[in-house]
Amino acid sequence: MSSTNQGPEYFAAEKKYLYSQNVEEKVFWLEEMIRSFKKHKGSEKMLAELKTRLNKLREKIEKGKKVGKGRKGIRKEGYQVCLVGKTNSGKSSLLSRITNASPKISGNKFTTAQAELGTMDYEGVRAQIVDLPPLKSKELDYSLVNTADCLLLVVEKLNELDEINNYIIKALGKKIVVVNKVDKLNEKEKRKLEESCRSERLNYVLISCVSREGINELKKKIFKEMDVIRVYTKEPGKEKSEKPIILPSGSNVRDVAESIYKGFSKQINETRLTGPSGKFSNQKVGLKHRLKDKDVVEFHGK
Ligand SMILES: Nc1nc2c(ncn2[C@@H]2O[C@H](COP(=O)(O)OP(=O)(O)O)[C@@H](O)[C@H]2O)c(=O)[nH]1
Ligand SMILES: [Mg+2]
Repeated sequence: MSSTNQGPEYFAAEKKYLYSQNVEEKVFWLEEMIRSFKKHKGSEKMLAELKTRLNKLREKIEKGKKVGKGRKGIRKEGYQVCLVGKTNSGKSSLLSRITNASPKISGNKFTTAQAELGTMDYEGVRAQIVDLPPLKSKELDYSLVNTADCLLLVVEKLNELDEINNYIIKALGKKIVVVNKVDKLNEKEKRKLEESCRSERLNYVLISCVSREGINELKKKIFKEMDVIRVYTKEPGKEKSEKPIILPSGSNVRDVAESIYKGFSKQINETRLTGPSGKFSNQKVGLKHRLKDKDVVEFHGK
Protein backbone atom coordinates (compact mmCIF):
# COMPACT_ATOMS: atom_id res chain seq x y z
CA MET A 1 0.00 0.00 0.00
CA SER A 2 3.04 2.26 -0.30
CA SER A 3 1.89 4.41 -3.12
CA THR A 4 4.63 7.04 -3.26
CA ASN A 5 6.36 5.82 -6.43
CA GLN A 6 9.10 3.76 -4.88
CA GLY A 7 11.47 1.57 -6.88
CA PRO A 8 11.80 -2.23 -6.95
CA GLU A 9 14.63 -2.17 -4.40
CA TYR A 10 12.35 -0.51 -1.90
CA PHE A 11 9.53 -2.99 -2.48
CA ALA A 12 11.87 -5.96 -2.22
CA ALA A 13 13.06 -4.69 1.17
CA GLU A 14 9.51 -3.94 2.26
CA LYS A 15 8.45 -7.48 1.47
CA LYS A 16 11.32 -8.89 3.53
CA TYR A 17 10.36 -6.47 6.30
CA LEU A 18 6.76 -7.65 6.34
CA TYR A 19 7.74 -11.27 6.70
CA SER A 20 10.51 -10.75 9.26
CA GLN A 21 9.99 -12.90 12.30
CA ASN A 22 12.05 -11.00 14.83
CA VAL A 23 12.93 -7.44 15.69
CA GLU A 24 16.54 -7.57 14.49
CA GLU A 25 15.44 -8.73 11.05
CA LYS A 26 12.77 -6.02 10.98
CA VAL A 27 15.35 -3.33 11.79
CA PHE A 28 17.68 -4.61 9.09
CA TRP A 29 15.05 -4.46 6.33
CA LEU A 30 13.56 -1.21 7.52
CA GLU A 31 17.02 0.36 7.26
CA GLU A 32 17.17 -1.00 3.70
CA MET A 33 13.78 0.55 2.95
CA ILE A 34 14.96 3.92 4.21
CA ARG A 35 18.23 3.65 2.27
CA SER A 36 16.47 2.95 -1.01
CA PHE A 37 13.67 5.42 -0.37
CA LYS A 38 13.03 7.90 -3.17
CA LYS A 39 12.48 11.36 -1.78
CA HIS A 40 10.16 13.68 -3.60
CA LYS A 41 7.25 15.97 -2.90
CA GLY A 42 4.54 13.96 -1.22
CA SER A 43 6.78 11.20 0.07
CA GLU A 44 8.28 13.08 3.02
CA LYS A 45 5.53 12.13 5.41
CA MET A 46 5.99 8.46 4.66
CA LEU A 47 9.75 8.67 5.13
CA ALA A 48 9.21 10.32 8.50
CA GLU A 49 6.87 7.50 9.45
CA LEU A 50 9.43 4.90 8.50
CA LYS A 51 12.05 6.61 10.64
CA THR A 52 9.71 6.72 13.62
CA ARG A 53 9.00 3.04 13.17
CA LEU A 54 12.73 2.31 13.05
CA ASN A 55 13.39 4.24 16.25
CA LYS A 56 10.64 2.36 18.04
CA LEU A 57 12.07 -0.98 16.99
CA ARG A 58 15.56 0.04 18.08
CA GLU A 59 14.17 1.05 21.48
CA LYS A 60 12.54 -2.35 21.73
CA ILE A 61 15.89 -4.06 21.14
CA GLU A 62 17.60 -1.88 23.75
CA LYS A 63 14.92 -2.69 26.33
CA GLY A 64 15.27 -6.36 25.59
CA LYS A 65 19.03 -6.19 26.14
CA LYS A 66 18.55 -4.74 29.59
CA VAL A 67 16.19 -7.55 30.54
CA GLY A 68 18.59 -10.02 28.98
CA LYS A 69 21.41 -9.17 31.38
CA GLY A 70 19.75 -10.98 34.26
CA ARG A 71 19.33 -14.00 32.06
CA LYS A 72 22.94 -14.36 30.99
CA GLY A 73 22.28 -12.66 27.70
CA ILE A 74 19.58 -14.96 26.39
CA ARG A 75 16.67 -12.97 25.23
CA LYS A 76 13.38 -14.58 24.59
CA GLU A 77 12.75 -14.27 20.92
CA GLY A 78 9.41 -15.41 19.65
CA TYR A 79 8.51 -18.88 20.79
CA GLN A 80 11.11 -20.34 23.12
CA VAL A 81 11.70 -24.03 23.73
CA CYS A 82 14.15 -25.22 26.41
CA LEU A 83 15.81 -28.61 26.52
CA VAL A 84 16.12 -30.08 29.99
CA GLY A 85 17.43 -33.43 31.10
CA LYS A 86 20.32 -35.32 32.61
CA THR A 87 23.81 -35.08 31.21
CA ASN A 88 24.30 -37.40 28.25
CA SER A 89 20.61 -37.77 27.54
CA GLY A 90 21.33 -36.24 24.14
CA LYS A 91 20.26 -32.60 24.46
CA SER A 92 23.15 -31.20 22.44
CA SER A 93 22.64 -33.87 19.80
CA LEU A 94 18.98 -32.96 19.61
CA LEU A 95 19.78 -29.25 19.31
CA SER A 96 21.96 -29.96 16.29
CA ARG A 97 19.29 -32.24 14.77
CA ILE A 98 16.40 -29.79 14.91
CA THR A 99 18.22 -26.46 14.43
CA ASN A 100 21.01 -24.78 12.54
CA ALA A 101 23.28 -24.87 15.62
CA SER A 102 26.36 -27.07 15.95
CA PRO A 103 27.00 -27.52 19.67
CA LYS A 104 29.69 -29.65 21.26
CA ILE A 105 28.61 -33.24 21.63
CA SER A 106 30.50 -35.69 23.77
CA GLY A 107 30.17 -38.67 26.04
CA ASN A 108 31.76 -36.64 28.86
CA LYS A 109 29.70 -35.30 31.68
CA PHE A 110 28.76 -31.63 31.82
CA THR A 111 29.95 -30.58 28.40
CA THR A 112 27.35 -27.85 28.11
CA ALA A 113 28.42 -25.31 30.73
CA GLN A 114 26.56 -22.47 29.07
CA ALA A 115 23.23 -22.33 27.36
CA GLU A 116 23.39 -22.76 23.59
CA LEU A 117 20.92 -21.46 21.07
CA GLY A 118 19.54 -22.55 17.77
CA THR A 119 16.58 -21.78 15.55
CA MET A 120 14.18 -24.45 14.46
CA ASP A 121 12.26 -23.96 11.26
CA TYR A 122 9.10 -25.94 10.70
CA GLU A 123 7.48 -25.12 7.37
CA GLY A 124 8.25 -21.43 7.72
CA VAL A 125 7.52 -21.14 11.44
CA ARG A 126 10.49 -20.52 13.69
CA ALA A 127 11.13 -21.36 17.31
CA GLN A 128 14.14 -20.54 19.44
CA ILE A 129 15.64 -23.70 20.96
CA VAL A 130 17.78 -23.36 24.08
CA ASP A 131 20.06 -26.17 25.23
CA LEU A 132 20.56 -25.61 28.94
CA PRO A 133 23.44 -26.60 31.20
CA PRO A 134 22.64 -29.85 33.05
CA LEU A 135 20.20 -29.88 35.96
CA LYS A 136 21.95 -29.37 39.31
CA SER A 137 24.80 -27.39 37.74
CA LYS A 138 25.21 -23.92 39.20
CA GLU A 139 25.23 -22.41 35.72
CA LEU A 140 21.61 -23.40 35.17
CA ASP A 141 19.42 -20.34 34.87
CA TYR A 142 16.03 -21.23 36.30
CA SER A 143 14.36 -18.11 34.97
CA LEU A 144 14.79 -19.63 31.53
CA VAL A 145 13.27 -22.94 32.59
CA ASN A 146 10.38 -21.21 34.29
CA THR A 147 9.44 -18.79 31.54
CA ALA A 148 10.04 -20.91 28.43
CA ASP A 149 6.95 -21.47 26.30
CA CYS A 150 7.71 -25.14 26.04
CA LEU A 151 10.08 -27.61 27.69
CA LEU A 152 11.43 -30.73 26.08
CA LEU A 153 12.22 -33.23 28.82
CA VAL A 154 14.96 -35.25 27.16
CA VAL A 155 15.43 -38.72 28.68
CA GLU A 156 16.74 -42.12 27.78
CA LYS A 157 14.60 -43.92 30.37
CA LEU A 158 11.26 -42.85 31.82
CA ASN A 159 12.46 -43.07 35.42
CA GLU A 160 14.65 -40.01 34.76
CA LEU A 161 11.46 -37.94 34.73
CA ASP A 162 10.98 -38.09 38.51
CA GLU A 163 14.21 -36.21 39.07
CA ILE A 164 13.58 -33.72 36.26
CA ASN A 165 10.13 -32.93 37.63
CA ASN A 166 11.71 -31.70 40.88
CA TYR A 167 13.50 -28.99 38.95
CA ILE A 168 10.61 -27.77 36.85
CA ILE A 169 7.90 -27.31 39.46
CA LYS A 170 7.58 -23.60 38.71
CA ALA A 171 7.83 -23.97 34.95
CA LEU A 172 4.88 -22.39 33.15
CA GLY A 173 5.38 -23.78 29.66
CA LYS A 174 3.96 -26.84 27.95
CA LYS A 175 5.94 -30.04 28.41
CA ILE A 176 6.86 -32.70 25.90
CA VAL A 177 8.65 -35.86 27.01
CA VAL A 178 11.28 -36.74 24.44
CA VAL A 179 12.57 -40.27 24.83
CA ASN A 180 15.88 -40.35 22.98
CA LYS A 181 18.21 -43.13 21.78
CA VAL A 182 15.46 -45.53 20.74
CA ASP A 183 17.89 -46.86 18.12
CA LYS A 184 19.35 -48.87 21.00
CA LEU A 185 16.06 -50.70 21.55
CA ASN A 186 14.62 -53.70 19.71
CA GLU A 187 11.03 -53.71 18.51
CA LYS A 188 9.72 -55.41 21.63
CA GLU A 189 11.46 -52.97 23.97
CA LYS A 190 10.17 -50.08 21.93
CA ARG A 191 6.58 -51.34 22.15
CA LYS A 192 6.89 -51.72 25.90
CA LEU A 193 8.27 -48.21 26.24
CA GLU A 194 5.43 -46.86 24.16
CA GLU A 195 2.87 -48.69 26.33
CA SER A 196 4.36 -47.14 29.48
CA CYS A 197 4.23 -43.65 27.97
CA ARG A 198 0.58 -44.15 27.09
CA SER A 199 -0.43 -45.60 30.43
CA GLU A 200 1.26 -42.68 32.19
CA ARG A 201 -0.62 -40.34 29.86
CA LEU A 202 2.53 -38.53 28.81
CA ASN A 203 2.71 -36.03 26.00
CA TYR A 204 5.61 -37.87 24.40
CA VAL A 205 7.66 -38.62 21.28
CA LEU A 206 10.17 -41.43 20.79
CA ILE A 207 13.21 -40.28 18.87
CA SER A 208 16.75 -41.11 17.92
CA CYS A 209 19.30 -38.46 17.11
CA VAL A 210 21.33 -41.17 15.40
CA SER A 211 18.75 -42.76 13.09
CA ARG A 212 16.68 -39.55 13.02
CA GLU A 213 13.47 -41.43 13.61
CA GLY A 214 10.79 -39.32 15.29
CA ILE A 215 12.64 -36.04 14.64
CA ASN A 216 10.06 -34.70 12.23
CA GLU A 217 7.23 -35.86 14.44
CA LEU A 218 8.83 -33.91 17.30
CA LYS A 219 9.12 -30.75 15.21
CA LYS A 220 5.47 -31.08 14.25
CA LYS A 221 4.50 -31.54 17.89
CA ILE A 222 6.41 -28.40 18.89
CA PHE A 223 4.61 -26.52 16.11
CA LYS A 224 1.24 -27.79 17.42
CA GLU A 225 2.11 -26.62 20.95
CA MET A 226 2.89 -23.17 19.56
CA ASP A 227 -0.78 -22.81 18.76
CA VAL A 228 -0.27 -20.52 15.79
CA ILE A 229 -1.60 -20.32 12.27
CA ARG A 230 0.21 -19.52 9.03
CA VAL A 231 -1.55 -17.04 6.82
CA TYR A 232 -0.34 -16.17 3.34
CA THR A 233 -1.08 -12.89 1.67
CA LYS A 234 -1.60 -12.45 -2.03
CA GLU A 235 -1.75 -9.57 -4.41
CA PRO A 236 -4.49 -9.64 -7.05
CA GLY A 237 -3.39 -11.66 -10.06
CA LYS A 238 -0.21 -12.91 -8.39
CA GLU A 239 0.97 -16.00 -6.51
CA LYS A 240 0.58 -16.16 -2.74
CA SER A 241 3.48 -14.89 -0.61
CA GLU A 242 6.38 -17.27 -0.15
CA LYS A 243 6.58 -16.78 3.59
CA PRO A 244 3.56 -16.90 5.85
CA ILE A 245 2.58 -14.39 8.50
CA ILE A 246 2.52 -16.15 11.86
CA LEU A 247 -0.38 -15.35 14.17
CA PRO A 248 -1.97 -16.89 17.28
CA SER A 249 -4.72 -19.44 16.58
CA GLY A 250 -8.11 -17.75 16.49
CA SER A 251 -6.82 -14.64 14.72
CA ASN A 252 -9.11 -12.95 12.21
CA VAL A 253 -8.67 -10.98 8.99
CA ARG A 254 -8.24 -7.72 10.91
CA ASP A 255 -5.37 -9.22 12.94
CA VAL A 256 -3.53 -10.11 9.72
CA ALA A 257 -3.96 -6.63 8.31
CA GLU A 258 -2.87 -4.95 11.54
CA SER A 259 0.19 -7.19 11.75
CA ILE A 260 1.29 -5.87 8.36
CA TYR A 261 1.12 -2.40 9.80
CA LYS A 262 -0.95 -0.57 12.33
CA GLY A 263 -3.99 1.03 10.81
CA PHE A 264 -3.87 -1.04 7.62
CA SER A 265 -7.23 -2.72 8.31
CA LYS A 266 -8.93 0.66 7.95
CA GLN A 267 -7.63 0.99 4.40
CA ILE A 268 -9.16 -2.26 3.23
CA ASN A 269 -12.21 -2.19 1.05
CA GLU A 270 -12.61 -5.88 0.40
CA THR A 271 -10.91 -9.13 1.42
CA ARG A 272 -10.92 -12.31 -0.63
CA LEU A 273 -10.13 -15.60 1.04
CA THR A 274 -9.03 -18.98 -0.25
CA GLY A 275 -8.20 -21.82 2.13
CA PRO A 276 -9.32 -24.09 4.96
CA SER A 277 -11.55 -21.46 6.63
CA GLY A 278 -13.43 -20.61 3.44
CA LYS A 279 -16.52 -22.21 1.97
CA PHE A 280 -15.16 -21.79 -1.56
CA SER A 281 -12.17 -20.09 -3.17
CA ASN A 282 -11.97 -16.38 -3.53
CA GLN A 283 -14.74 -15.97 -0.96
CA LYS A 284 -15.53 -12.43 0.10
CA VAL A 285 -15.04 -12.16 3.88
CA GLY A 286 -15.25 -9.45 6.52
CA LEU A 287 -12.57 -8.28 8.94
CA LYS A 288 -14.01 -10.46 11.70
CA HIS A 289 -13.68 -13.67 9.73
CA ARG A 290 -11.68 -16.20 11.80
CA LEU A 291 -8.79 -17.70 9.91
CA LYS A 292 -7.30 -21.18 9.85
CA ASP A 293 -3.79 -22.48 9.25
CA LYS A 294 -2.71 -22.12 5.58
CA ASP A 295 -5.41 -19.62 4.60
CA VAL A 296 -4.57 -17.15 1.83
CA VAL A 297 -5.97 -13.61 1.99
CA GLU A 298 -6.08 -10.99 -0.72
CA PHE A 299 -6.64 -7.40 0.31
CA HIS A 300 -8.18 -4.81 -1.95
CA GLY A 301 -7.51 -1.23 -0.89
CA LYS A 302 -9.98 1.61 -0.77
N1 LIG B 1 22.77 -44.35 20.37
C1 LIG B 1 22.48 -43.06 20.50
N2 LIG B 1 23.37 -42.21 21.09
C2 LIG B 1 23.06 -40.92 21.20
C3 LIG B 1 21.82 -40.40 20.70
N3 LIG B 1 21.79 -39.07 20.98
C4 LIG B 1 22.95 -38.77 21.60
N4 LIG B 1 23.73 -39.87 21.73
C5 LIG B 1 25.06 -39.96 22.36
O1 LIG B 1 24.93 -39.65 23.76
C6 LIG B 1 26.08 -38.93 24.22
C7 LIG B 1 25.67 -37.63 24.87
O2 LIG B 1 25.10 -36.78 23.92
P1 LIG B 1 24.98 -35.20 24.12
O3 LIG B 1 24.13 -34.70 22.99
O4 LIG B 1 26.30 -34.56 24.31
O5 LIG B 1 24.15 -35.17 25.49
P2 LIG B 1 23.85 -33.95 26.50
O6 LIG B 1 24.84 -34.10 27.62
O7 LIG B 1 22.46 -34.18 26.99
O8 LIG B 1 24.00 -32.68 25.75
C8 LIG B 1 26.98 -38.74 23.01
O9 LIG B 1 27.96 -39.75 23.01
C9 LIG B 1 26.03 -38.92 21.83
O10 LIG B 1 26.69 -39.38 20.68
C10 LIG B 1 20.91 -41.33 20.07
O11 LIG B 1 19.81 -40.99 19.61
N5 LIG B 1 21.30 -42.62 20.02
MG1 LIG C 1 25.14 -31.06 26.11
